Amino acid sequence: MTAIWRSTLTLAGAATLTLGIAQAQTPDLSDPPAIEGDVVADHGSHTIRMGIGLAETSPQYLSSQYFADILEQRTDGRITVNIFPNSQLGDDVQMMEMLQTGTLDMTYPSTSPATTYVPELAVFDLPFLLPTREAAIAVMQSDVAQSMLDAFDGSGIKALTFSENGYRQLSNSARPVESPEDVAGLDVRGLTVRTMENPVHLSIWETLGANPTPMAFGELFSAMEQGVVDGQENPWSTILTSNFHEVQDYGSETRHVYTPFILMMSERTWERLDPEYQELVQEAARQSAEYEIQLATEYDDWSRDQLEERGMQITRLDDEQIAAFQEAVQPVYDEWGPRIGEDLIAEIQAIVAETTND
Ligand code: TK8
Repeated sequence: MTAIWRSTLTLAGAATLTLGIAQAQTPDLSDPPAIEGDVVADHGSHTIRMGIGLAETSPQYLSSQYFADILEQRTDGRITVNIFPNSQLGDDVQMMEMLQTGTLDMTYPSTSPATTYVPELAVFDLPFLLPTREAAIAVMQSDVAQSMLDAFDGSGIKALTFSENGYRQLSNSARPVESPEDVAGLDVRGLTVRTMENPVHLSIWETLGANPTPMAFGELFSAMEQGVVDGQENPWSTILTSNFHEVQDYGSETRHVYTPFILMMSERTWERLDPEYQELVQEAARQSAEYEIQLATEYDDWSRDQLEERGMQITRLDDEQIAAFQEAVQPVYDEWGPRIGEDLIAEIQAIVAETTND
């Protein structure tokens, strides 16, 4: 089966699969761009195992399938990528460690748990730093962002490219939230909110008066189902494709953080590849990241509306309500600005300003 047919069947398969279960869990998505370029010279065969956290219907999976198709087609089948979704091989932290030991070839974590390798990535965890997708893309494509990818060199991880996890939204099973006071609870306890394993996210939710609980993504659904946590925060497409709406009644369009993904390869795997294969992998990573951002964009509002159709009470916040959250989390900048680096933050803010001034 040619690669392109397989990815089409994957797309159709994903849509059909979910149509059978409920309504379609994929919007009317753009097809992947046609795979161009000649077949590269034969530098041997490689089977790459790739573990990711999200479901087969997610932009993360669909773009990874496109990445696999490019490599398969441009090497005439000599490089194949087997993708293991749904955190089945482990969570972000575990799979990055597996890259270091060489027991896994690729993974696709959020930047937030990767700050243990490259602390500067924590700039992406600062709340409300990236006001628009355009600004976020400009930052991810900037030289300073590339230097963060380069900073992985020697850690056992080859960081290939950024793409979009997306704007994080709060969901919970306790009450509607439209203000920081609703998070903290005036005459009731603060929400217990699962966070990624990242100190800035812990600080955000502590500052808002919640009880933050760091936890691996793969454990989150059952923790919400059992009431161990009231809520979590992730992009709408993740909430939908991971079926969080089955255990979460309320969503609030906080857009409090824009999180990138990083497509990563084990340095051991990378070093086994001929330079011409390495060049192809880097090009395929760039092309698949571009497609992933396209899919994430098409998924975003559509997922929110799907969640609403499936019974989730979605609270949209107006500028004044967002401003109240921005003001409430200002102490996070006071605490983390000096630790992340004021110069780095200023450099990112300058890139943001250039896009919003256009
Ligand atoms: C998936 C994670 C997830 C992230 C989280 O591997 O942990 O909440 O947003 O998408 O990277």
